[in-house]
Amino acid sequence: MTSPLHRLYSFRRCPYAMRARLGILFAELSVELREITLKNKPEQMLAISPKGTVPVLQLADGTVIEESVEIMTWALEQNDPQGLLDEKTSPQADALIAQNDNEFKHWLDRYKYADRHVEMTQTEYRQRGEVFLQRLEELLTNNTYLLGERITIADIGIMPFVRQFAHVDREVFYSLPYPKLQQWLQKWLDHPLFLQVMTKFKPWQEGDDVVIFPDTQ
Ligand SMILES: N[C@@H](CCC(=O)N[C@@H](CS)C(=O)NCC(=O)O)C(=O)O
Repeated sequence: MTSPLHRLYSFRRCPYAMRARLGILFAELSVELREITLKNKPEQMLAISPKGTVPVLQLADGTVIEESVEIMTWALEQNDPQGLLDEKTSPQADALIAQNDNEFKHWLDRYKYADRHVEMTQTEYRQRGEVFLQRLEELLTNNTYLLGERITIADIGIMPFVRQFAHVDREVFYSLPYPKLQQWLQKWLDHPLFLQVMTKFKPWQEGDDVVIFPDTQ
């Protein structure tokens, strides 16, 4: 008999959900995936996680993990063949992810939706966000990845947000003086596991066949 799968509620374009899916792929796990739409969240998801954000991981034993950083960490604690959870770099990784989530994301949202935040211009929002990009550029000056020569949880935790920033206006992003960051992002966009993370799934509905992520067919 096969053991029941862990179940991930996810949304393809959400950067938090992307980092959770990256964590699952780097951990070489597979989960049941329920793609959702933010406008029509399934009641089954809200019943286990009333705060209503994705990603949400429901473990086979019923435990619910409803923060993306915790989902990445949990996945890599199960299996971490590439050593993303490196003890030596983990305080730095935590600090960088916190800066991403608490500070960079704030400016990213305003840069992306500047028309909804008229207090500052879009260029000013972009420049506030660039403070974090400058920090990443400095880190990448001597290293291939953010915290050294190996991928760490910081790379997979931050990459989806830098991607979103770049995609607000690619021409502008690639004209900024961050060559190392641009190369790092490009490498991620071409990474086979990132391509797998972006697989499209139809929104889940009650009664659908179980969808397995990653889709290995
Ligand atoms: N702190 C949460 C944030 C997750 C989050 O905000 N996800 C967004 C989508 S990218 C969401 O679900 N928003 C709810 C909504 O828009 O209704 C985490 O890290 O998992």
